[in-house]
Amino acid sequence: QAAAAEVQMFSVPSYACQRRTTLENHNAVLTDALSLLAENAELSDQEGRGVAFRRAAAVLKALPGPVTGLTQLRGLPCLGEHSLRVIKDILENGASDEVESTRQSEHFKALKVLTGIFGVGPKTAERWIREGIHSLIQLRESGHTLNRAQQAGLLHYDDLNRPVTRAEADAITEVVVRAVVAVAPGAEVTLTGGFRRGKLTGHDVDFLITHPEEGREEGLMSKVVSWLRSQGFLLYEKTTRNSYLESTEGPARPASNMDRFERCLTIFKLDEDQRPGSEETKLWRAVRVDLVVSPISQFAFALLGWTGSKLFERELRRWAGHEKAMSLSSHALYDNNQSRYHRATSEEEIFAHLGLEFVPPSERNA
Ligand code: DGT
Ligand code: MG
Repeated sequence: QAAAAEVQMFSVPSYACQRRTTLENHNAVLTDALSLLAENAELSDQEGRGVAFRRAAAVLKALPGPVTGLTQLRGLPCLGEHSLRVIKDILENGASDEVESTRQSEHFKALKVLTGIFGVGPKTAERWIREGIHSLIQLRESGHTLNRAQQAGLLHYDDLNRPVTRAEADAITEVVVRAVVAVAPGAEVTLTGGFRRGKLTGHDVDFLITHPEEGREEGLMSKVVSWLRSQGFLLYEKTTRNSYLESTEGPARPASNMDRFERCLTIFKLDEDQRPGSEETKLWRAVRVDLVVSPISQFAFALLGWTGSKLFERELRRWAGHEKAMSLSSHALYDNNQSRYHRATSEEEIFAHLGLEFVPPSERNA
């Protein structure tokens, strides 16, 4: 009876947006394994499987201590048969054959290498693999015509696959703030994405730009980008009008302003201090930077939507739809029962509309 009492049982709510998930992960071995299977599924056009593994990993990330036995997991949400089998294998044997064989598989490795090129998605990578292209060398030799994004991606491959540090994110923030102040005094820059959640490294740096006077954000993106280009900070840029009609997030569609929501995918040229004793002659590195401009009326939704994590976002939308009959997007929150939009000027208000306890960014690391 004493032994039984020592087994810590865990309990967590079903939706990731009901949980507080910090960066402290007591089950990294298990979550890394499940994340690898999720990644493999996502790269193989099996989105449903990918989400299932991501949800299972997120439940383990939210636990207050390490899992030592399967019995501790009884009653936890989102742990399907497949995920439980992987967890069991790792707890009992130290590793999962499925995970290890996926990790070693030529197909997975090739998908990783090729989708590691900025501008190359899983479909393109799959097509190239079918032609026998598994490496960057084979791709270069294949004579395939690459689009502008892919050319930049290949050119800066090593830099773009090297994690961005917090210090580098801060240096880029200074540049973006300088650009915005130069072209639109009064406009505001907010660091979003993983760095807002407190991550120490990232694959890119994400920014949200707005102006406190509605309408003054119009035309801002092209001015900011022109300034950055003229100062030599951009190695690549492509601005897209993020019209709601084109996006895939759901039916929420504010009556106006949609055409003002702009996004620019860029590659920054960031000056680097030379490492002492380094033989390198290159004094800069390439960094992926995402710029998004939002009108102030949608800022809270954009901030919530661009802070992540991706699973946290997905779970917020699932909660809104399934539990509240609402449609949440990065632009608005629509209440299907009341047939109206809910206004919000802060993330706190959006959580309140959704009937959720506020979760600060540092606890959205699901
Ligand atoms: P990482 O990999 O260190 O950059 O991690 P995150 O969390 O910064 O991930 P990232 O940069 O891919 O995306 C940041 C957040 O932005 C993510 O949680 C969801 C959101 N997001 C990314 N792409 C889109 C998009 O195309 N539309 C909208 N509405 N949101 C997006
Ligand atoms: Mg990011």
